[in-house]
Amino acid sequence: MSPASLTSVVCFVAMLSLTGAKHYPKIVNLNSNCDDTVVVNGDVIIKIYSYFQRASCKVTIVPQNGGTLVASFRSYNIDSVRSLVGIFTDCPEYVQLTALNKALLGNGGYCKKLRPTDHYDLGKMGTFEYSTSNWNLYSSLRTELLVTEVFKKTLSSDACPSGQFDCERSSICIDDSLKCNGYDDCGNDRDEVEGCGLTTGIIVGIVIGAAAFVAIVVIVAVVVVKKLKH
Ligand SMILES: [Ca+2]
Repeated sequence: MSPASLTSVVCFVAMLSLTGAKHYPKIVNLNSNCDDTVVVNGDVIIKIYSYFQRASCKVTIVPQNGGTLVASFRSYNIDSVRSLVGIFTDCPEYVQLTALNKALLGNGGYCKKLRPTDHYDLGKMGTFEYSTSNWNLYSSLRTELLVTEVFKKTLSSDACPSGQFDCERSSICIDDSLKCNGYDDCGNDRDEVEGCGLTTGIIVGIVIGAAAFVAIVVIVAVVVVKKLKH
């Protein structure tokens, strides 16, 4: 291992030990996971980037650790080409999100241009389905969904169990590792605001990392000088 990569590892371990491990969402591309079941451990990003005629796909989403699921749309885009063609009066492209057979985006799916802004409670199982136009050669649907496993408290006044973070919304807790990962898992941004700046732990981690870097540079320099002398 080179001195530079060794330094990187030392810095990373020093930071990790002081700030706690973070979880970043696994990215699931629906075009290659049609009819699959997606198991959510922490959170996942579900992406649709479909540029084809007559494309459709459905996935089932389930929690891994006994919680329930909450979904929100990070982005939502239906191509404007269909309005140029001007012959469609219905909804050639749509997205539908359902939980326990209850449609969350309306019967027949959602096909407006605006991003749905709610946080959808999927319970123990959700399905996510999309369909693109049979007619429009350039049909495209670009959508990104964040799905998080949450844990409901019995009473809103209860504390979250150890290892979980209180979202202070709808009595839900999320895993501590989802804090400050850059994704709004709580649905009110609380997990991305509170304590996500330069905390004391991070500053100490940086100082230790820098000290380790200096020490390694000195050791390498000493070794190199000794070798040159021989
Ligand atoms: Ca988060």
